[in-house]
Amino acid sequence: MHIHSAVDMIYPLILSGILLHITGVECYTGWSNPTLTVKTGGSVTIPCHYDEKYTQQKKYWFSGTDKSNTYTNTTEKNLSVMDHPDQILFTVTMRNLQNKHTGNYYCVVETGEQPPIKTIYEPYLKIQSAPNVSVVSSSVSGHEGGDISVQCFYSSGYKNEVKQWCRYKDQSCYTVGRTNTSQNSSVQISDDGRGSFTVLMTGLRLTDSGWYYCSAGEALNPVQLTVNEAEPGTVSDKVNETGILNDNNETEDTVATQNNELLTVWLPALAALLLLLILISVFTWRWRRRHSQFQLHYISILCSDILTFILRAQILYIYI
Ligand SMILES: *[C@@H]1O[C@H](CO)[C@@H](O)[C@H](O)[C@H]1NC(C)=O
Ligand SMILES: *[C@@H]1O[C@H](CO)[C@@H](O)[C@H](O)[C@H]1NC(C)=O
Ligand SMILES: *[C@@H]1O[C@H](CO)[C@@H](O)[C@H](O)[C@H]1NC(C)=O
Ligand SMILES: *[C@@H]1O[C@H](CO)[C@@H](O)[C@H](O)[C@H]1NC(C)=O
Ligand SMILES: *[C@@H]1O[C@H](CO)[C@@H](O)[C@H](O)[C@H]1NC(C)=O
Ligand SMILES: *[C@@H]1O[C@H](CO)[C@@H](O)[C@H](O)[C@H]1NC(C)=O
Ligand SMILES: CC(=O)N[C@H]1CO[C@H](CO)[C@@H](O)[C@@H]1O
Repeated sequence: MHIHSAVDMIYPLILSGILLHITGVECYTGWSNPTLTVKTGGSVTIPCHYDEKYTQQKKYWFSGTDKSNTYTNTTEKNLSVMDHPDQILFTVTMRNLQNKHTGNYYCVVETGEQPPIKTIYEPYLKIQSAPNVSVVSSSVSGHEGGDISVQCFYSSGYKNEVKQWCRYKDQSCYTVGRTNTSQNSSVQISDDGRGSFTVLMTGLRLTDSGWYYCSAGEALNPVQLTVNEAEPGTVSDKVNETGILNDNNETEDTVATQNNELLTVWLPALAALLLLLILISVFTWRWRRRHSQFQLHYISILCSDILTFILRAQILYIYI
């Protein structure tokens, strides 16, 4: 199935060897590959972001453990590698992971230039009894203008490690306990100190869609975020209520609002006016007939009439 030359196999290894060597020299203290810890028998999906100029080029997933490569748009039982040129990335899904799958992996692009291949991502996969960093669901979705929250669990050994929520695309991160103007208030991240931290993203925008990861120390877990377009009449209206209406097109919603206004405000007001007129005419009629005798008595009746009217009008208003 995986027919390839020895050069193909060896290239990513040489490249990563050089890379490791260089980084080993440049930053001696604690640089390591991103580590994805996966539960035995579990599965994982990994995004490999490539440069836009490689959209048309061939890409593959190289396994350091069995020295095989799998080109994009391959679907096997336990492995699928799918290109998503619209998102400028390909995804690798591995299922039924076992201990023997522990090792280094490489996302590789055949550049069509010099050097002929380029390793764009090289995660280390560790299959173990329980993951060190995990999420309940590696795929979350929200609506434009809405919120999402993601809870990331970490094992006890990571209690004092740096915890982050990062975006793959530009490697921008939000860090627990760092409230700093360079961090955005639309993302809040808080650690309970007892094994999980929660990321809250508010005021979602369509451009927030994409791949993120939770990390504690070197261990990380990918999460895909999908932001759907706001449904008309719900979230977008909320957004526009706070802002300036930049569209004087009278939509069905505004018409409906006006109908509602007619029912709740103008109808009771009209009824109130009518009732008041009736009351006044009744009062004047009574006044003229028995002006002298029961003046005080009628004034009190009138008062109670007005009171019941007000109560009724209120009930009517609430009912509508
Ligand atoms: C792989 O699939 C994607 C989307 O289905 C498509 O755009 C792309 O051209 C395919 N790539 C290859 C090499 O077939
Ligand atoms: C998929 O993984 C399971 C469990 O490791 C294994 O038994 C099976 O042979 C694998 N299937 C393929 C097609 O590799
Ligand atoms: C990572 O998880 C493994 C397996 O559960 C555990 O043995 C190890 O101690 C964990 N590492 C840390 C730093 O917590
Ligand atoms: C904000 O955080 C960045 C790194 O995240 C750091 O370089 C910078 O010094 C911080 N600024 C302040 C004012 O704390
Ligand atoms: C914060 O996010 C908003 C919307 O996502 C963006 O417009 C703004 O530039 C960001 N600010 C910083 C400092 O990143
Ligand atoms: C007004 O809005 C409706 C539906 O929202 C749309 O079909 C119509 O094209 C709009 N008209 C203008 C002039 O924008
Ligand atoms: C009717 C209206 O003003 N719609 C606007 C609501 O806000 C979104 C973005 O905030 C605009 O794209 C709509 O045109």
